[in-house]
Amino acid sequence: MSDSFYELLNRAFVKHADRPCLIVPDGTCWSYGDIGRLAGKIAGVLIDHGVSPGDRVLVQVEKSPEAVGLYLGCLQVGGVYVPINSAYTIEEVAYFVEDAQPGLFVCRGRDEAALRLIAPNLAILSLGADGTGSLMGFVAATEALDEVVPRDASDTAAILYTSGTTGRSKGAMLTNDNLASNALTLADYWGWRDDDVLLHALPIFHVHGLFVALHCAMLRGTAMIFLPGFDAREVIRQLPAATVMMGVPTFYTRLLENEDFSSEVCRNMRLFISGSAPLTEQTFEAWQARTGHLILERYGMSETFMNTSNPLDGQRVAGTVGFALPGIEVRITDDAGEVLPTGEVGGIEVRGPNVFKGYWRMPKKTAEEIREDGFFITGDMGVMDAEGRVSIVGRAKDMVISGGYNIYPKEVEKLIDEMPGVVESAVIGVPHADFGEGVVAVVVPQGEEVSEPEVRSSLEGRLARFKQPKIVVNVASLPRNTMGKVQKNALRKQFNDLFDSGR
Ligand code: MLC
Ligand code: AMP
Repeated sequence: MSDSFYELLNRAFVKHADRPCLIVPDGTCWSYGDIGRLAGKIAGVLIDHGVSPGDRVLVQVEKSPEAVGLYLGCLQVGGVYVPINSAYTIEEVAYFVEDAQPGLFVCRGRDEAALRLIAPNLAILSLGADGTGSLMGFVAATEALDEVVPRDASDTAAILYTSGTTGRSKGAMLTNDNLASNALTLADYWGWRDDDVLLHALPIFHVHGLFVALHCAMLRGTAMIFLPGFDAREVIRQLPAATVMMGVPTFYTRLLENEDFSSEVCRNMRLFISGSAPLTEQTFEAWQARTGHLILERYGMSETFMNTSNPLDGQRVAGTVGFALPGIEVRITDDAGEVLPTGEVGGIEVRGPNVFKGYWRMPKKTAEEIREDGFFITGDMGVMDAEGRVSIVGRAKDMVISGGYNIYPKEVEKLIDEMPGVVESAVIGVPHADFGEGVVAVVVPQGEEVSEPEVRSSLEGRLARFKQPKIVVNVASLPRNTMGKVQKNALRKQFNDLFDSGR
């Protein structure tokens, strides 16, 4: 018996073939049978294009039912699905092509020509009908593959790139067992029901939208209202037909800002889930006051899927991320890895079937971050109370989370430092009402001040827009400690109110 995660999904597709799976805004509905068939056909196309088990399929496409079919088809043939953010520039994509060494790249038609220039020998298909090698064009003429290519539980099913503190992205290898164990646990823990309707407005190149949301729904054969992205008005229009929503905190703050958003809109909702970034107590309380619902906050990451969650039935406490999920161990340690007494702040470490098997082609990095006893060092700082409830209090890693996207300062600083007229820079995240944290570049100029437009134009085309500084400030020098390290805490404190100060 194969341990391919797709076996599990496929069973649900067959069992629930007549039920709606993806409902898109124009009302088109893909049933589970349709989605299974689409996956089978795409699996056939992938095989025809030389994809063998273990081959990486690098994907940069817009969100669509076809993109879901591509993910599933890739699982079915035992390929390794490697999705990347649709906002990445060609220069950023070149790194992933180089590092992932894909057997096939599936892109948007508009990017095909540029990709052929940076990777002339790479097999490339465009997902839609707008490229020269259109995957959906091949689908029309391809027999669906019926079988699921056998895989072992420990075989890699997907690689998710997560930026590194050195500025070089690391590919987290996620196995069939990682996918299956977390999906089954979450569907159970959150009481997923056959008649749930999930409002899906997240992107599908990250853990949250791709795995957590899709898998819970698909395992139970429940319907999804499948939106191309988050638009508060559209979400408000669709919410009355939904029972569950997953989102990053920005979804919740943006909905609260909207006057049309009321408890009436949420009349059929049973569960709002938040994660990927800290949900403030203020948002939690405002949400309760407006809708009567307590948002359920959970905590996870690319390397581990979901680790902890507030309970479905017990008390959901604002500002906490709840308890270790069943089968998963969480501990709080000091720098040496010694477990700290209850109530003390330390590094959060995680062990369980959810923990990835390592970083792609980075054994040294893997050994640094997974301890010999199997605990993964998350880089998040937290505290656990006597009942086992975890709160995240900070990050040991130098990272900004903006609207649920991670931005690694080093990557931005490197490019700013290359600008003429810049001595050095420090990139930090400070409170931002919409994105939680907003990116700020603190620049030391050589002579004249370096302006925001100058920084923007030098980053244009090189760095995704969401990573670019929203504000640039000039300073005479950066604060350093006695070891010469830039004191980012001091900068964060100094510029804490930058986005609130009317700029
Ligand atoms: C967009 N922009 C952002 C941004 N998103 N800037 C900073 N942070 C962000 N998150 C910028 C764009 O570059 C653009 O800038 C401008 O904002 C408008 O772009 P947009 O595309 O219209 O933005 P919008 O649709 O409003 O997107 C905002 C958002 C989106 C919050 C809806 O960012 C989003 O869907 N975030 C979810 C991320 C997510 O899924 N995270 C899960 C990671 S998994 P300009 O300059 O071009 O005008 C994970 C593990 C776990 O963390 O536990 O789940
Ligand atoms: P990623 O690498 O994109 O998977 O992002 C994972 C990181 O998001 C974690 O290491 C945390 O820092 C952060 N994160 C996820 N969920 C939460 C949460 N509920 N509260 C605070 N931070 C979170």
